[in-house]
Amino acid sequence: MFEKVLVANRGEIAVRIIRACRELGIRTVAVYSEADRESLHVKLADESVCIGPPSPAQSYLNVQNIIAAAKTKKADAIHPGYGFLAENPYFAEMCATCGITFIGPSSRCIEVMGDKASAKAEMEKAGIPVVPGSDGIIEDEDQALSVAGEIGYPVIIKAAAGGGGRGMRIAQNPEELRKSVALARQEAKAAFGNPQIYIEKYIEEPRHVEIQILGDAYGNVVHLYERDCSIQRRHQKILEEAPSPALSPELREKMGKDAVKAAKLIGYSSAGTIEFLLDKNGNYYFIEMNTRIQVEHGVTEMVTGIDLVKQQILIAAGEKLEIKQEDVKLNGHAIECRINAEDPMRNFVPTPGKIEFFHVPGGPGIRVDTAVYPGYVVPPFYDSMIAKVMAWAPSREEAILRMKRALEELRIEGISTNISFHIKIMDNAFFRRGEVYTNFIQRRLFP
Ligand code: MV4
Repeated sequence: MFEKVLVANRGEIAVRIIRACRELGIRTVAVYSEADRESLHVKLADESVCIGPPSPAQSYLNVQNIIAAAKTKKADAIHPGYGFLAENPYFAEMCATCGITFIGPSSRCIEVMGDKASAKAEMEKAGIPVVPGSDGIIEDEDQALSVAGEIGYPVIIKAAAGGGGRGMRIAQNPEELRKSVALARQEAKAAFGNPQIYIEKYIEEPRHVEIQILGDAYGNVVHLYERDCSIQRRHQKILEEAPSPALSPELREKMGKDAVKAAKLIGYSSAGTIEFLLDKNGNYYFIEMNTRIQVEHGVTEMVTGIDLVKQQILIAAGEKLEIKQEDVKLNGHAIECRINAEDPMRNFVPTPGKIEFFHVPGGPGIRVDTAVYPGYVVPPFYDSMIAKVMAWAPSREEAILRMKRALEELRIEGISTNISFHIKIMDNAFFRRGEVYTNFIQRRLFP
């Protein structure tokens, strides 16, 4: 087992990883930017190293400084968390070259799944349903028009290097498509440094259902069922739940088996997530794979009792997965609300600043993952998520009531947050019936 792990991240996920290491008896090294000197992850880690100025490019994305910090502190492994360097194949490779274990999948898996068009092609080979569309990259307008003519309109243009919904464009007819191809390529080039695009049939009002998997270095793979992440705003998830209210037990088993098949096909070793779109008729389609621990991993932990971060560490250390599929049982229902420092009344602008008062809810079935404390100043340089409130209960109805209770207990003063927005979701009749899909926020909350 590792003696020392460097945590290449900040905020609540850095704290989450430090907690897992502590319980495993592993020492930790925090890295921090000049803006994060007073951060909780720095205070909780055994040691810490400043890796640069506030801007992410110079600190949490600074491969050289992070590797140097790991070498100086004699860390055996690096946990990248999510975001930043978590899905950077060059970073994973660099760790290997320097004799440091990257706590995540192989650089090759990250690379294959990072190109969303090649990921789709791989999955199709394995017999996993994918959204009808172009076989790989679209080169020009004519090819786009011919593919769209075959699959029918509307179609959606996506960036191969995108993912998470960034850089998508919908075309309702050939004229719109003609106008969009060149623009989409330019946008993709500007946003991701790669102009490659692909085309898919546009699925109307899909749900986003993702399967959590764990694979080890010996080809063993299990799935930990699904999360429903259909409530999103501008492709940012704001609420997730497990299990999905939209799946029958049969569909759940089928999607789980497909996710395991997908992970086995690519020789995936670590925690990972296979994302599917689910249409109104119960058809599901692979869209992408995330090769990291995700923000919303906690709801899966609550309904399965499995510590995903510890599993990632054990797997990276070369241990055999001791969990068998038949041991993974779904118990009850869990919901997560992402609490952001933003103002829902001012088009969700970020609201960095000093937290003057902070009260965290507790009681039965509540878990709060946060790196915030009273007097903490939320810096303007990073993501606005400041806490994750999770509620577990035996049923979805009870989990919603419990979440509402916890949100009402949660008090944050000094900055605006989206807490009241989440309370509105808990009270929404459509949400209570489990009817959530694309545009839920626009159609049901801000009609
Ligand atoms: C789609 C889609 C419709 N058709 N793909 C992909 C990443 C995710 N963040 C949003 N994505 C979508 N991909 C096809 N072929 C619609 C969405 C989508 C969405 C999906 C589920 C739940 C909420 C959504 C919000 C916006 C867009």
